[in-house]
Amino acid sequence: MKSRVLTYLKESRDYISGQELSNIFGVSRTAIWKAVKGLKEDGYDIKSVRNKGYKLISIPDILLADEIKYGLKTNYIGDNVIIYDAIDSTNQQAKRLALDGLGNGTVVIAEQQIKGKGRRGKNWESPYQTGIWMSILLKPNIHPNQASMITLLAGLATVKSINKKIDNNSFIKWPNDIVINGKKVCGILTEISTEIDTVNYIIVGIGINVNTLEFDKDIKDIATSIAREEGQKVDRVPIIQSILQNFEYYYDIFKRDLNLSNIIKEYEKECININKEVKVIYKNKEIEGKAMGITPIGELVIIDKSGQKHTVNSGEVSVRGLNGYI
Ligand code: BT5
Repeated sequence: MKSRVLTYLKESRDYISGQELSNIFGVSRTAIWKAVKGLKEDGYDIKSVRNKGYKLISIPDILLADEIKYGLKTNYIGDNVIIYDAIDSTNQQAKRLALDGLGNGTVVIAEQQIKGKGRRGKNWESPYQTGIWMSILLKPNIHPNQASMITLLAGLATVKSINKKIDNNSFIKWPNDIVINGKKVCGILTEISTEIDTVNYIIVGIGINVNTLEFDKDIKDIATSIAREEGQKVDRVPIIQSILQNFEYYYDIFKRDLNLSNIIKEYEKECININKEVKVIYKNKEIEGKAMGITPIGELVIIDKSGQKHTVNSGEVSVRGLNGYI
C-alpha cells in the first residue's frame, strides 16, 4: 500500500485527499493514513492539510528499493533490488545471494560497507550514506576468460551516468577506475565463480564517492567525490538508475557479440589513457610507453619506446600527468 500511495503522491502535483486515495485503492481512510505515516517514517516529507489532503514535498536521501525501481527503464537489471543499511561488502553479499539461488540482474546496495573490497585484498572505504556501494549479480552464458570485459562495460555505463550529472568531465582510467580532475571517484571490482569452462555467476561491484566531503588521510590525496567536484550535494537514486540502464544496454550488446567490438569506439572516447604516456605493472614487469587503444576483447595496447607493442589484460596503470594521481 505504501508504494502505491507513494506513486500517486509523486504523480499528483497538488494535494490529494485521503478520501480520494481510499476510493482509488478501495481501502479505508485509516489504511491510507497508515501508509502515509509509514512513508513519513521512511523520511518522506509529506504535508497533510485538513480538507485538502496530502502532498509530497521531498523524498529522503536514503536508498529505498521502491525509489530505485520507480521509473527504472530496464528489462531485467534491477528487477530485484536489495538494500542494506550496513553490510560487510555488497560483492560478498551478492555472492551469498547467488548461492541462495537469486537470479540474474539482482542488484545489491548498501548505505555502508564495513569491509568494502578493492582488488587483491585492498580496502574500499565506504562510509555511511555518502556513496553508491552496489553490486550487480549476473549469470551469463559466457566463457570465464570473457568476464573481464564486464568491468569495462560497467566503467562505460558509470562514466556516462556521472557525466550526465556533472559539468566537469569524468574519465575511465582503464581498467577499473573513474577519475575526475586526476582523482579517483569510482572503482569497479568484478568477481567470478566458474566451473572448468563455464561461469556460475559474475558479480560486478561499483563503488562511487557521491557526497563524501572528507576522506581518510590515506586516500585524501588520490580520492574525490562528485559533490566535491560539483560543490554541491547530489541525489544518488538518479545516478543508480542511469547506471543500471546504461549497463543493461552495453551488456546486451556484449552478450550478443561476445566481445567489445561495437563498444570500443565509445569506450576509447571516455578513456583517459588513450594517447597518453602510461606505466603498467603487468605480471611483475613494468611496461612504459604510449597507450594506443583498447582491443575488441578489452586489452590495453601500449607501444614502448623501442616501438614494441604490448597488449595487457589487467594490471596497475598509472598515467603520466594525471594530477595528484599515481
Ligand atoms: C577498486 O579496487 O577500485 C575496486 C573498488 C570496488 C568497490 C565496490 S563498492 C561495491 C562493491 N563491494 C565491494 O566490496 N567492492 C565493490 P582497486 O583498484 O584495488 O583500488 C583500491 C584502492 O583505492 C585502495 O587501496 C585505496 O588506495 C583506494 N581507495 C579506497 N577506498 C577509496 C574510495 N572510497 N575512493 C577512492 N579511492 C579509494
